[in-house]
Amino acid sequence: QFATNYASGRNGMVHLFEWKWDDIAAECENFLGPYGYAGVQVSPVNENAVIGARPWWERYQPISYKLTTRSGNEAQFASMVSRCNAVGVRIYVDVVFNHMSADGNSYGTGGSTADPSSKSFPGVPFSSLDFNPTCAITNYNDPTNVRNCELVGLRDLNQGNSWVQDKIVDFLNHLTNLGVAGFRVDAAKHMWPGDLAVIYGRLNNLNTAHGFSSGAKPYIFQEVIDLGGESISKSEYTGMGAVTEFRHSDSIGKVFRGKDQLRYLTNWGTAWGFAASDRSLIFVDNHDNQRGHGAGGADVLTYKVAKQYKMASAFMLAHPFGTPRVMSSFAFDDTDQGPPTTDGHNIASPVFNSDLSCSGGWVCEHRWRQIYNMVAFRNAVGDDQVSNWWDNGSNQISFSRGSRGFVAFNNDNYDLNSSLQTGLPAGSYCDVISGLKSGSSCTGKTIVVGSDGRANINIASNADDGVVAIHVNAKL
Ligand code: QV4
Ligand code: CA
Repeated sequence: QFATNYASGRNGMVHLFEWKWDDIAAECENFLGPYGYAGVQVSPVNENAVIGARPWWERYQPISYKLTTRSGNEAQFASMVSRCNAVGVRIYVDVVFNHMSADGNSYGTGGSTADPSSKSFPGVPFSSLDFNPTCAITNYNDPTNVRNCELVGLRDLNQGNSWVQDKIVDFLNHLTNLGVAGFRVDAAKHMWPGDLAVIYGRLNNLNTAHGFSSGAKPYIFQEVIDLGGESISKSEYTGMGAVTEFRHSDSIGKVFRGKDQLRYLTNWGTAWGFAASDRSLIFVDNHDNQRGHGAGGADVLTYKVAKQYKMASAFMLAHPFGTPRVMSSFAFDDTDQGPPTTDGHNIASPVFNSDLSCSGGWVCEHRWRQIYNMVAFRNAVGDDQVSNWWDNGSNQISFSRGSRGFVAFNNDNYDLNSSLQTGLPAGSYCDVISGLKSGSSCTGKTIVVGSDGRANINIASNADDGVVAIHVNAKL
């Protein structure tokens, strides 16, 4: 359950955080498909508790497994999955089954009611027999406390209970039947690996009517925050699926904030303490740590630090390590604030500008040229490995992906101005960071590769982006 199930020639998924299903369907057709994205992680699909000012995190408080949320209903969800699959873009659902809602949060987005104080969730149904005894998570060095007690008061399901297993398996298999390609398993660290193995073992193969090969299994990436120093390790989970590699987020943030040198990126991968490449779902930031939730930290880069964010994202997408996920945010100041709405409740659709960017409260990092063009770079270089590594001994680096792509970064406070080996065939190439190839011209910098494969690379220390990238599909 490590294979991503991406359509061939595509790579890179985007988390369209809090988007509505109809908007995602249109985005697959209008943007993600044409620009080469391989998949979308969607916000939780199942009914959640309606909470006061409609914080984003209400979606992590399940009331039932009915598929009605602020993003849309089951018919809209099913239609989105079909429309995205039809254009080669796979859907991955954020599934929340460690727990149900916390005390006081008893009315659901699908009209179901619950009584969390007595652990009664008739919409499933679950009763108090299906939950662990009430206790609070207080000690991350005690696996039993972490897995059998309540995360911030969220009623903790017992995944060892066969009725609970049945309901979870039914929920996941229903989604698979609708055509999804895999799951992000929320709060996996808070569930016993043995219980998860039983649940995963009962999952149906992907639905061949949606273009999946027969026998394909859902891609599973488990949310296990392991930065070291706790008793639960990601290695307890990597035998069953991938894990969200938070060390990648932490390390890449430190590097591009200048707290670590770019030259050290030469051995980027497991040498940095990351899980194996095919077990690592990697990202610069996620919906929690961009706002200080979960393993938040001051070093996490977000859209608010745009230059460094674009450089880190370009590096993540240029480097072969891991399965990258691009974050697509709504703008926020308050860390509890929910997505843009039309009336305080209904989610507003993004507004698209002529330069492809978004407005209406949506950031749409996935529509930033420097990011979507690096998804195209990743698709262009395929499996070619890192070669022609160069660094200046501090924060200027470059490397090629075989003879198909070349990228250079300058995070020093002086200019990069060097003749570098690109590994590419001779010719003129469009730098896809500063511009777009349009016919035989480039709207940004043109980089000329000589017959010896070398090119003069200039990146001023005060450049907008601090990175240049060329690849075989951007040859002029
Ligand atoms: C409050 C008090 C508690 C009290 C409780 C009693 O703080 O002390 O026990 O009331 O009723 C929200 C509020 C939180 C509130 C809780 C219950 O922020 O203050 O507790 O609801 O009503 C998201 C948010 C949480 C949010 C939760 C549920 O981040 O703030 O809690 O949704 O709405 C660890 C885990 C990791 C987790 C990470 C955040 O190991 O698994 O913390 N990450 C995932 C998701 C994340 C989500 C959850 C797990 C829970 O990525 O988005 O939490 O599903 O690192
Ligand atoms: Ca638990």
